[in-house]
Amino acid sequence: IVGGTVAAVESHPWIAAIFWKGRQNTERVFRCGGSLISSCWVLTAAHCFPDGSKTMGHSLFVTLGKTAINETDVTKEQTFQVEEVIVHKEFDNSEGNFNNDIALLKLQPIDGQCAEETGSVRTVCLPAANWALRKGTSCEIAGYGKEKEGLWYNSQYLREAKVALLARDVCSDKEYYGNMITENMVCAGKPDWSQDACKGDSGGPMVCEVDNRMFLFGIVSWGEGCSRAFRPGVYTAVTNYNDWIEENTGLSYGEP
Ligand code: 4AZ
Repeated sequence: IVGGTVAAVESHPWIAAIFWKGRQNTERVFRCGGSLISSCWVLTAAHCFPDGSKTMGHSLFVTLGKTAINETDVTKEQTFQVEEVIVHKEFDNSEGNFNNDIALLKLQPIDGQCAEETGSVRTVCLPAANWALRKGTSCEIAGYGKEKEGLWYNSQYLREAKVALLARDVCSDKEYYGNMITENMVCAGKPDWSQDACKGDSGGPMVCEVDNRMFLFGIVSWGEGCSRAFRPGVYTAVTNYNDWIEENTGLSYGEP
């Protein structure tokens, strides 16, 4: 996150930190952000898994309730192994624009139980398919990614920032991203380009408030650099995937 502030995990209790571990090494390496959408399911970006649903000997872990990436707070955190990775079959980066950048992780229950709701862990609401927000709507992003483009290290702490939704025709303008933007993407940024998602925030949430509740409208997907003028953050448009999420998780969700 560029231009944001350190955040309490209690303000983003659905945030998931995704780690992977190779066959040989014991170290868990931070991979991506995600969002808890039900007790056993995390929604994230497809491009976090370059080998698709095959994890090629890597084991994946999800930690919920995490404030600091390199410290463990046993009083707040819940960690699960990932039982299944479902990458969208039409995920496509052949045009360099991560179309259909969405994936689901199924958490492996411990003693029959996945995530338990606490002050630092809870699910985020999913918006209905027909919900469209006006351009300029203020939304918030959170993640453990870089604080500046070009840094070699991620943020040590969870950070948050505010971004405003851009109209699709603006984002598709040739001054912006032109024809890279598909119907499956939504762009957001600050009018002064001071706040943005950055490398390492991928897969994490962009939530927008509707009637005093936070809904997951976007998944951090891509952008040219971070906080560059006319290069807003590009997010997977979650409302295009309600059927896909229902089909793959068996969850159903309607009006709140
Ligand atoms: C990345 O490389 C990335 N400014 C994520 C988000 C943005 C740029 C790059 C948006 O994961």
